[in-house]
Amino acid sequence: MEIVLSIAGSDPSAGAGIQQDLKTMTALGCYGLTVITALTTQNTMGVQGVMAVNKDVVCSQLKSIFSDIKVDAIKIGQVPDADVAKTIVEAIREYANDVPVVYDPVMISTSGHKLMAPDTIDVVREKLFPLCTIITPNIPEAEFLTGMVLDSAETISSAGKELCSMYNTNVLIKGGHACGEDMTDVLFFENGENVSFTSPKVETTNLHGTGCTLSSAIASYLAKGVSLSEAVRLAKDYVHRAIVAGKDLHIGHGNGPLGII
Ligand code: PXL
Repeated sequence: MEIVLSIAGSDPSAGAGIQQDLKTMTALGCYGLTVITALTTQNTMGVQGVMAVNKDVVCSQLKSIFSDIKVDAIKIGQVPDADVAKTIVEAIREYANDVPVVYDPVMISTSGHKLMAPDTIDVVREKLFPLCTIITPNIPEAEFLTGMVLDSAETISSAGKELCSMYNTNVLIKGGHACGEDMTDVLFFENGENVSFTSPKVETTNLHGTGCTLSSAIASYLAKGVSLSEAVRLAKDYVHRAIVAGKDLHIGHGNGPLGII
């Protein structure tokens, strides 16, 4: 059985974060491991608080796992502060240099709460992105990372290519925040090529944790040994099916989770 490690924050409402990562890995037939980087206080209405886990505790969790278990892929989610970012970088360099890493660079929750302290991004740009197989920013995150306004296929293409060359990694820019009938995500490869994936938008407010689900699914498929573009295609198909399965769920009073399939 393939083993996938999620290094991410906790969401007590379990639609996003490490809880959803574990559900996704399990649904896709992988054995999920979890190193928790932060404790959020949140429900379907929004995030009320964030406490970063002390870097020494993150470090000892990572060492404990890596010294015992062979990991086939890593998914990284919430990186709450610069110390935790440095700790993750050091652990990957020391123990997991040849393991595929999928990083969903979450910065702000949908409800507007900061999930990353401001000083973190410099460490992430300089040290963490270059260690990743793929990063999966949404449009607001890609705009922040490039300083560009992404309002067309051309500007998204320039941003994707720029992020690939700046950070020596592959980049999936997720189009879910754009208006329109369809959702198109574009995968930019380090070699300058790109491929688009389009799926129909589903009418629902149950979309909390979509990014966590996608990145965990990509990591699970990479763990199984499929190519990057095939992993993204299969992961997007899984997310679409989970959204359809959950579209009429009533869990909480706000933005509900995806369905379980
Ligand atoms: O979906 C982004 C995300 C990731 N990780 C945690 C979160 C959120 C959004 O709220 O809480 C822990």
